[in-house]
Amino acid sequence: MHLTHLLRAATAGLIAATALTAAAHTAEAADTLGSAAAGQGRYFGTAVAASHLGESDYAATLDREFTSVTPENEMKWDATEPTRGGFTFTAADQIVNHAQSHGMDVRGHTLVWHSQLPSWVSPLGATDLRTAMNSHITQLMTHYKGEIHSWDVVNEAFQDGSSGARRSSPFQDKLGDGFIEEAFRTARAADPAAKLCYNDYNTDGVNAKSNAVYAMVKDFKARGVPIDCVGFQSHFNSASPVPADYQANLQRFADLGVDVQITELDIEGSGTAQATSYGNVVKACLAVSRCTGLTVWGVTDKYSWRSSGTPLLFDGSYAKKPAYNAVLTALGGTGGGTDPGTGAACTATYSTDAQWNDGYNGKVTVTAGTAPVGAWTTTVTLTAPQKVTAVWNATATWDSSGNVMTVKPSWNGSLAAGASTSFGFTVAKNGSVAVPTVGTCTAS
Ligand code: G2I
Repeated sequence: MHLTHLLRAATAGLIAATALTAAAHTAEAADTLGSAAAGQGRYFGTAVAASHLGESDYAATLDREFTSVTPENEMKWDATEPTRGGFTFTAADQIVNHAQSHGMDVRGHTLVWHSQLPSWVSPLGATDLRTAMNSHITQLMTHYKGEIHSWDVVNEAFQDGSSGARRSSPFQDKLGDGFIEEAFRTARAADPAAKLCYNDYNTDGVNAKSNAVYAMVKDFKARGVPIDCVGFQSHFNSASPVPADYQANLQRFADLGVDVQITELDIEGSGTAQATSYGNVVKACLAVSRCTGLTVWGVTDKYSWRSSGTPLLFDGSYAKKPAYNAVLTALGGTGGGTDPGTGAACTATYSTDAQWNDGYNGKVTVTAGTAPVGAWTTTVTLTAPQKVTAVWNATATWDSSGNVMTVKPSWNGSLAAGASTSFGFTVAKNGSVAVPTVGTCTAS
């Protein structure tokens, strides 16, 4: 953990001054995202736009809650080198200075990307392009040497879909597959202290695209190409929900010997469903010891790149959403209220049991709180076109959409204080890899 975080955490009363070394795993009263994450040995970051820093509510929320910032656009190639060799760091410096003066670390985003390239780059021939790429990396990383904890060296270099192929870009088309390796080698030389990351989207679960990135990272590690981490952007919505194998996918990359980071998290939606998905993402990261931190892609819904999808933790008035509470609670913080998947008298938690090509068995464990429970009720929400084909150890009724089942006990309503029971159900995936969400558990 960065020293400034330790100091922040210490001044927040999180840890005793004599126990700094234990800070990473001390989870005492922590009532902000950053302090709660620090208690788990992680950073909690957000994307930031320099143009909003002058808005007092924006800055106050940023400064109170987060321990890492990623410039949303200000470090991209079009922003930093709009003309060849003409570097401008004004907006990016503004963010870095703000972060440093408030004890926050900075993620660098991004050095080599096919998008937001200034128009002078694409027409270059191979030799010139190679020189320009290496110069761009070196100039940026030198300007911020020692000030960036992790850099997205290469962003989004693989195609979507089943091919696992590289995406067409000036770099790919003119320099070939080796451009990624060259970018990482140049980056290591420029700032040896920065973690060097490959960053992409739709690689959050196990699929053809993540398999291709996995193969590249494995090859890099085998050949000693410098790579330290893989960023999982994690832009989710109903068409692209948090995958069932999210944690497993993070873990398989970590097992290659790289850190993993959640780099651009946002989840469209609202209320309990959004909160539960956010909580699940945080829990997945915490379950992977090499998942070193999470970044959400913006502070407030009103400035999100997907603002109509209200995908962030604070609404347009900077009020904390249920998703905020879910994240804080999942991080072990206090003040986030009860987990959205739980109630005061009983809690209900979901896990996936057996899985096969077109289906899986879900399991929900219901646990009584500190008092005995005579009967309980909870809900399980599926994402269409998934369908439940069987339920056991419970009785289920369905809402009009057919996606939400209300579940009550069959024989297993009565629970002693702290005791658990479980029910199960079989789901036909019908092509969707979505994970069910469990609603509040109420007891009588
Ligand atoms: O698209 C979401 C993210 C996917 N992964 C890479 C990220 O870098 C990317 O971020 C978004 C920013 O959140 C947007 O703010 O990247 C977009 C561009 O690809 C950004 O949008 C651009 C607009 O397209 C421009 O018109 C605008 O001038 O933001 C610029 C600055 O506000």
